[in-house]
Amino acid sequence: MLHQVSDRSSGSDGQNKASLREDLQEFLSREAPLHQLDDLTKVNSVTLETVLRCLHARYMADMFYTNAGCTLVALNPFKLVPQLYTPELMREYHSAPQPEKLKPHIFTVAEQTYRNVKSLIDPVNQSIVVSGESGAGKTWTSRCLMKFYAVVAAAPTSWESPKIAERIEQRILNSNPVMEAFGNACTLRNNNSSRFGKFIQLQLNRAQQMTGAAVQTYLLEKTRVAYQASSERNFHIFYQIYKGASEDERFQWHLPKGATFSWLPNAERTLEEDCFEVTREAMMHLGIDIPTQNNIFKVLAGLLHLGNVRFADSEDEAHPCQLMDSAKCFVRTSASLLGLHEDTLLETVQIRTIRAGRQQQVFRKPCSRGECDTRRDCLAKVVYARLFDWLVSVINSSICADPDSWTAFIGLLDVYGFESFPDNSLEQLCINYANEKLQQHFVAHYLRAQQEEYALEGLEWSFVNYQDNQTCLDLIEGSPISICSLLNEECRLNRPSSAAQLQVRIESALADSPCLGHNRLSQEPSFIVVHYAGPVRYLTAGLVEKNKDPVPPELTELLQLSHDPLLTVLFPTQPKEKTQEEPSGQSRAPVLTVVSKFKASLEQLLLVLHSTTPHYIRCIKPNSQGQPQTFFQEEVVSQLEACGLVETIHISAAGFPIRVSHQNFLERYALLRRLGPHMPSGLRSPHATRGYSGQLARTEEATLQTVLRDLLHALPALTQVAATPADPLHCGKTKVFMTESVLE
Ligand code: AOV
Ligand code: MG
Repeated sequence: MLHQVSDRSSGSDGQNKASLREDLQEFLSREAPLHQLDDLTKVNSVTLETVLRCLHARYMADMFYTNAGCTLVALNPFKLVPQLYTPELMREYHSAPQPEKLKPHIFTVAEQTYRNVKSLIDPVNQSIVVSGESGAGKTWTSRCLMKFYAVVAAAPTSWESPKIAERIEQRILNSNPVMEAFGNACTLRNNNSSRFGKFIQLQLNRAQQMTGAAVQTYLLEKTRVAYQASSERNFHIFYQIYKGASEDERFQWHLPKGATFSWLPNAERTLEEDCFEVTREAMMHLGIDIPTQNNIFKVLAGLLHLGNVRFADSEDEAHPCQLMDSAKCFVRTSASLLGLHEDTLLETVQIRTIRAGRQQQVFRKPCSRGECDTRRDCLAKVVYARLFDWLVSVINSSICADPDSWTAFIGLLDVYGFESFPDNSLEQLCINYANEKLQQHFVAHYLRAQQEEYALEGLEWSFVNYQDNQTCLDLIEGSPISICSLLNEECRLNRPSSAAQLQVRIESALADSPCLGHNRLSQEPSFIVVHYAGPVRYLTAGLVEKNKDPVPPELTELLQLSHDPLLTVLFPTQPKEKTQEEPSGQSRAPVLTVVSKFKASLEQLLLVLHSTTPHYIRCIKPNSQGQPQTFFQEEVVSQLEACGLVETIHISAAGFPIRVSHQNFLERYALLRRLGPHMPSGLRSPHATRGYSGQLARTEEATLQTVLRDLLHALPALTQVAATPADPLHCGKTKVFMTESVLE
């Protein structure tokens, strides 16, 4: 390379510069082939385009993991790559003296995290945040991370240790299929989409062995039990029961072959997630015995039958809604499976009781057809949500270690990714709000890591000017006024308000926020939030009601009457409360809305995350068809934007995105020799480029400093533009840092 350059050393300045540019470009392009670059921050220079080219090249070469500074980018292979996840490979990363020198892998992150636990620098607790859009591979990745720890952090086997299936690591792994069966569903984006957020703490003892785990879940999308968008499905467990029950069980649960249920759409599709046996087996290992399992499945079959209960409008003003004749059998079966009395079930769905006055007199009001439908759906949602929470608590009691037996934890976070559909509602607002919070956490962490690198290299630089997404968070959750506070206020006032009124209230109260957009094209009342990942339009219709999430007390009371053993546990009869004697409206606890509960749980999560050393894995979906070897640039770009990678690039561009090792710097800029009169004196010295090996000797360091200084002075003449005003080039302890414009 240097040889070639010195061959062509004559000519005028202009020609010199042109050929210099060509040579530089050639030099840059002759660096390692793109797919061999395993760190995106080593791509010169870090721009969206180069990052994309590098990821593309790697994907095609079956290299699914790439470092991006302090994060790891994971591309979804959409094909099985078993050799990437073998226990042998796990042990290889675990025993490597420097795992970061091996190929980028989630195991590198896992191992570094594991080693950090031992570090003497606080905090000892660690967390791995896995993010990315729906279907990008978060759940898959967190499952693999759990498997990694089950291998490397397992307590050694001894003659007294229990059978493999009962070992704690195995129980922890078994929590996955159970939680996924009950909390995941097939959506337009992902056949196995998580409909809840999950934070699992893997508990480690002093010897760094896994002694247990604790799971925390966030906001299950329970509306799915009673409503599935077209082409989507209900939670997997319903299909597993429906397809996997034995003859005998079909009979007991009233699920004859070929029966159709309106809450079981797209049952004809076969998914690998439909395997009932896997769920039952895992439940067994978690200590949920067969009778309890059968009880759960019986109740779920009861919900399926409830979903077929249909009402019709009637002429009779006293009873504006009547049960359809064809639905009678479903009420009967549902009631019998749920351990309820048939008439009581029907009556509770059809008739509202209102308590009023000082004496709390009871009035009964027949419901309209729409109200009956809502109450039926509400019944199913409340049963399913309580069942899910109960399962999580059972799992926790099965896997959680005794507090004295662990000293540190590794937390794995797998939440639903940023979502934007043509119509978005409260579910998306909560999901995107959570992602907004995590993005803020990430940016703060990333900035800190950048600052640390500069500090290590002895550079002074501060990203004081960098704008984070606080303005958007203020719009969503800030005080005194935000979208959350306005929704809560509407719930508190309990006034009837139309979707259009709500839009006006939000738009006028929050008009000052730069993150509130207006959608004048939309027919339906809505507002737009400009998230860090892009604008999302939220419909205002139904927002307040969803936020209130009212469960009529009659429905809970009905379920308390059930003689089904499981429902008795899920809906215990409370001791008669004092409230009966208290005049209504006073000393009642404030109603907790969905957003205020969600906000509190997110704050709790962030407190935990802040108390740990975070590690980030960004999952990317190379195409939306789930095809292997298919890389759609536009889709990847939008995700790089959505998961904040572009932000990260911008952050690094705000500093000195170009980092060149001393050796490379000297080699590369020796080209400038040809510039003769403008040539910085340091570069004329042959030993600045030849015979260079590794660490700079003191004299060489002095040479490098001189070269840099000379180069700085020569820049205006070399580039015909004024040198970049402040600090365009910095010499760190091992690298030279510069801005894009200087490289240009
Ligand atoms: P998600 O968790 O990120 O979406 P998943 O982890 O469920 O996405 O991944 C979606 C699908 O991609 C999986 O079911 C696998 O088929 C495939 N997949 C992902 N990672 C791998 C891998 N490393 N190797 C092979 N196949 C993989 V959501 O939960 O919808 O946001 O709410
Ligand atoms: Mg998932």
